[in-house]
Parts: sequence; C-alpha cells; structure tokens
Amino acid sequence: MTKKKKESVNARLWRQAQALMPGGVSSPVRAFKAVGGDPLFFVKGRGAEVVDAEGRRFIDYVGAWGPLILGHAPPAVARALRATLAYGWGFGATHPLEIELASLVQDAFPSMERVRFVSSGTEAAMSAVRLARAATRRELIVKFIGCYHGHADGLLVRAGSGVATFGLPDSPGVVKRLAEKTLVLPYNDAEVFKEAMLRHGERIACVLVEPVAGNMGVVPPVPGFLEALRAGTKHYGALLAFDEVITGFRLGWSGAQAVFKIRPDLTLLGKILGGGLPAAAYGGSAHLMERLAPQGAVYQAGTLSGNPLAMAAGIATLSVLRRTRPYQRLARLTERLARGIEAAGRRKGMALTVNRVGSLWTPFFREPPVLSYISASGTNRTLYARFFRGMLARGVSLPPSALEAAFVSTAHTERQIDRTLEAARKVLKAI
Ligand code: KE4
Repeated sequence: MTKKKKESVNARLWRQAQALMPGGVSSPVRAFKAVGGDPLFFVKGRGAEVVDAEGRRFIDYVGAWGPLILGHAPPAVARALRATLAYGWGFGATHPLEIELASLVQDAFPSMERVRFVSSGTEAAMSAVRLARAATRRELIVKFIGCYHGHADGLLVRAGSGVATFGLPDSPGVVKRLAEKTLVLPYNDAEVFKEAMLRHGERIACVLVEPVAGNMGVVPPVPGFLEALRAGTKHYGALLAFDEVITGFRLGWSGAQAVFKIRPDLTLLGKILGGGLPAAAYGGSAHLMERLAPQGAVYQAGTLSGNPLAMAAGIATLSVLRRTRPYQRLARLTERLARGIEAAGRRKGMALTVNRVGSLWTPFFREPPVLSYISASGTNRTLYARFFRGMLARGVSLPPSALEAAFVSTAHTERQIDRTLEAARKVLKAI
C-alpha cells in the first residue's frame, strides 16, 4: 500500500484557492502560468525579503509589482497606518489626508495642477481617456504595442494586421467597435507615429504611453520618441497622457516626465502612490481637470477613492522618498545586479541582456538591443522560466513572467545583491 504523500501547505492552499477563485488568483500573472509550477503563497514580508506559507525566505524583486519601493512593511508606513487606524478608516467624505497626499503629488508633478484619486491604475487610465475624449470632443485614442494601462475595454486592444491599424479586441468580451477606436502603434517608432498622426491626428483625443515601458519587460524610450509624441499631440490638438503608474516616484521624485523633460497633458499614477495600498490618481491642468464632476460634466466616481488608510500609506512612502531621494543608490544597485547577470550569461556564451532604467530591470534571453515589443517578445521564454525556477529554488523571487519589470527597493542591501548574483551564476551555469 503506497503511503499517500503528505500534501504540502502550499499545495493545500493552491488546491483551496482554485476551488474558490478563477485560476486560483485575484490577478492572472500570479498564477505562474508563464513560468510553470504551482504559485507560492507569500505570507510575510520584511525589508527586501518575503516568506512563503512554508517558511521559506526569498529576496524579493517583485515588490508587489512596484508599490514597495521602500521594501516590505517599512516602519514609517506601518506607523502611519497604525496611527490612522485608531481614528477609523473610511467616511465617504473628503479627508485631510487626501489634501496632504495631493500636495505631495503636486510637489513632485507640477503638471498635475489638479489630482483625482482613484483605487487602481486601470481606473486612472480609463478615466483619463474619458476626460480626454470629453475635452477634445474626439473619439480615437492611441496606445502602443507592449504597453499596458490596465484592463478597461478600450485599452485591452491589440494591433491589427498592418503596422498602424485600428485595434482588435485583445480579450473576449471587448467589443470590436470599441477596440476600433484605439489605434495601436509600435513603441519607439517615431516615424510610424508621425505618419499615423498625419492621417488621423485631427481625430485623436489622446495618446497614452508608458514613458518607460514596464509591461513588455523594461524597454526605455529611444531618443526622440517621447519628443515626437509631445510635438505630434501639440500639433494636432490631441492630449498626451503619460502612464506613470510604474515610473512615478520610481525613476525619480518627479518620475519620467522630469527625467525626459517632457510635460504631458495628463499623468497617471499608482503603485508607489499608495505605498502598497489601493491608491492611484490621474491629473493635469486645472483647466482640463475642472471638467470632471462635480465641477464639470465628465462623470467619474469611486467609493474608496481617497481612502484614509491608502492616503496614509502613500503620504508616509512619499515623505520618505522626498526626504531621502534614494534614486542614485537604487540605480547603482540595479546596475551592479544587471552587469553581474549579463557577465554570468556571457561566461556561459548565452544571449542574455538586462535592460535597466533606474531600479527597474528585466533579463531578456536574446541578443541586445531590446527596444521594441517585437524584440522584447523575442526573448527565450523557456530559458526565462528555467531561470525563474532556478532562482526561486535558490531563494530569489523574480517576476513570474518574462515580459514584466523587476524592482529593486531601498531595502535591498549590497549583501543581498551579492547573494542574488551568486544564485544567478549557479542557475545560468546549470540551465
Ligand atoms: P492596476 O489596475 O493593476 O492597479 O494598474 C494597471 C496598470 C496601469 N499602468 C501600468 C503602467 C501598469 O503597469 C499597470 C499594472 N501593472 C501590472 C504589472 N505589470 C500589475 C500586476 C497585475 O496585473 O497583477
């Protein structure tokens, strides 16, 4: 009689989760489908480390997908949350903490003369698009292949057959005639953008872009690309929206728009803005934002918008960032990590390039350069999956998808970077 293998804690949780939630997750990427194996259940985080349900510890480079730039459970944020909890955490009324966070946002992003808080990046993106359509009285929008702005119908759109064609639904349930209102263009191709604006510019309400792409893996803008978007939108009277949900407060205190010196008409924020709690925002000039209800007629609302707990976590997080400006150290740690992984790949004679911008990084298993969705999606996903699983086995948690950004936090130490490189050298040697 073969003894039934005792079910591990993780396996039990995974079985239970799948019986209750579609795919066993609250967001698809968490299911590890792109890398294989059962997902882990992380139950504790401290600094740059997470602990799974079986007590295994990992150096974490996912950071809850970007919000945790200060690492897990930073004391300053924990203190702010405890203090806020004592007074209750929801009133459905404007709260003084919203004023405090909005003023921090304005300090960082002068282009955001008015800020509207929402609870997710998806909400920020869909609302900004609605506002842009109302303000310009135009229907068409532009997004770029490989960029992700949340799952609102009009943004779950993939490129059509041609290079600059109107979109096709990228998910069942997305209505075709809505998808066709979105022009999907190749990221980092200023010439195709210019041609598209020549043809459609007068009908474009807004051009939405990740100023540094993080959702095809990390792909920086090539010189001139963002400038072309700014010039083209200005020329044709379309609005330029920077989706800084990842880059906001990540690339620097004032995000990508300060790094690249481009003032967008609309900015989307999220992730770090809430310090790990549900908060996001969109904003722009007072003249534009005053169109929003209740001042104007453009409707957008949210029960939990401006939630005091999320505001408190955001204020504490941004206050630490504004005071400490940790960006040079973050970039230096990330550069050392990227160079070390590339060197390990070279020793193995492997095509391996690590894109990095500030504390964002992605290993691509292919020859450089990786500056477009076509080149990013050409990464060897099988090798990435083996790398991912090998690193996990050696106590390093990476994004469970080859086309996502990894994140270094202020909690990562030189020693943890060393340990990560030791693990990478062993894994790359073995795969
Ligand atoms: P949320 O609706 O997930 O809060 O934000 C959507 C969004 C908008 N803009 C950018 C640039 C984003 O990266 C995101 C969400 N990012 C993904 C990971 N790349 C979140 C992780 C997930 O989907 O589970």
